[in-house]
Amino acid sequence: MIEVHVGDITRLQVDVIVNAANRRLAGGGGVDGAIHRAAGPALAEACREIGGCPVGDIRPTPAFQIPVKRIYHTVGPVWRGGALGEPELLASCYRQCLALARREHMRSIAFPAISCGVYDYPAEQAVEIAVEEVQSHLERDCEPGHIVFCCFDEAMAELYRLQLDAVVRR
Ligand code: AR6
Repeated sequence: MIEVHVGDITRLQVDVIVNAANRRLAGGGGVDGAIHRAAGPALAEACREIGGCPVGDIRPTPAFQIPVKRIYHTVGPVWRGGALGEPELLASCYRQCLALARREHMRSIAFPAISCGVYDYPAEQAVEIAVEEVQSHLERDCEPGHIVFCCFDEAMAELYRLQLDAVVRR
């Protein structure tokens, strides 16, 4: 099941929330800032111990004060025109989160719109990749079977709905 939700990702009742982090896992603004605020300072400590994460890759941590099981920190690409591997790197973020969630037997996972804020990825193109990766995961695997695209605003949610409709009609 794929769900489009408008709101704060830290308030969702899911097994895993995904954080759009930076390579140093140093915390920041946007969804990263919201997750660190909600999880409490122990999250920054856990991230410091991990040390960092390459673009397109993920690092899991506990969720501390957020009532979910895990946080998967992923580092999306900074948009630099699209010819520097941005689509593949963004797809890799989604793919790796879904693969780890399957290995960890997580039943539900919520994604923010990775790279669509400070990292400036064109929203429509990012949404296309996100939906594509999630669809092909669900064709292969039943776990995690509940996937949430968590958007901060209605305009972004509408892009996901349009893309999901387009995929269903294909
Ligand atoms: N819940 C869900 N979505 C949110 C929330 C929230 N609480 N807050 C913002 N968004 P961004 P990026 C949306 O900038 O582009 C950080 O400083 C937001 O509207 O958070 O991958 C990191 O430390 C947008 O659609 O992530 C990195 O340095 C989407 O989340 C850098 O930003 C992603 O925007 C990562 O940039």
